[in-house]
Amino acid sequence: MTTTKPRKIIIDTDPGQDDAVAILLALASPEEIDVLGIVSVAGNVPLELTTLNARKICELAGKPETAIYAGCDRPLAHSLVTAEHVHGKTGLDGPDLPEPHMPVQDKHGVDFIIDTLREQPAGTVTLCPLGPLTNIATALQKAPDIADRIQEIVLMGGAYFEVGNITPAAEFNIYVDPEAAEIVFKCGAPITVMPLDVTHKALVTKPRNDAFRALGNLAGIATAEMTDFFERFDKEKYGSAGAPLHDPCVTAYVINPDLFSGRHINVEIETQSELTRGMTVADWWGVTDRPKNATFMGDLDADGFFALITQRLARL
Ligand SMILES: [Ca+2]
Repeated sequence: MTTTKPRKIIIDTDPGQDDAVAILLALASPEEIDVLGIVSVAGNVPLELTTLNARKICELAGKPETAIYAGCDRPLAHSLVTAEHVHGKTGLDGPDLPEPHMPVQDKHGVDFIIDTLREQPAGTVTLCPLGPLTNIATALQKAPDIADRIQEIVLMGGAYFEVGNITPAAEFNIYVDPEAAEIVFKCGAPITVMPLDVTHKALVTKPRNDAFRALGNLAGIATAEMTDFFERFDKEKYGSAGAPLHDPCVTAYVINPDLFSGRHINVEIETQSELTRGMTVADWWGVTDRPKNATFMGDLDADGFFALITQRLARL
């Protein structure tokens, strides 16, 4: 029997099939995770769709009481880059999910993040960004006092050995809003990063996808259909054994950090160069004396990760 309290988190997201699985995993894990709210951001698809998709996912999980807030509809300094080529026109192509009934909260997502961090005891709220970092950076700009109150920021983004997936140098989430990423990486809060180096090892192979489908419940079948959908893209692109399940690495880490290993290092964001904009310059080998600001993950126990997701989806 566990006596530790669940960790309070805010999920900041641009669903996205892999965001969907990350959210389902969190909502299915109340012993470890208390989802205070979900904030949408423009990313894989425009804000209107990411907000709609977040609602569909919560209803799929049977959790329509989850508070959903709409956040920023464009990056801080540049126009939005989307990824319909990966996620489909809706951002959630694959399963046929019903139109949701649950509401979107009136408050702006950025204000929800600020107010929650100010209202909850300092050091008790973890931010889980699964998309571009626009909302988190805007909150930090608007209310610099919240930086000291964040327990941890666990984010999916960046790459080092795996370089880029949207340009040869940059991972999508950081590339879409590098100015926001720079603000977040310099904010001083503890940061844990799930880069492509980890997520490209979290591959949905056929047996793993069959296990989702075999659960037989709506969440299991929808997850299998979602990963089927984005597998066609990844197989063509990387020739890999299955699609990488990027974003669930974040919520899996909150549940069981022992599944992941990495290094506490300095990570800087390239915002100037045309060629390498959005690159996460990770000092993996410790060749500079720049201050360490992030735990940059490099590996995971993939079998343990998929066993966790399958076990939790079975509950929904
Ligand atoms: Ca995402």
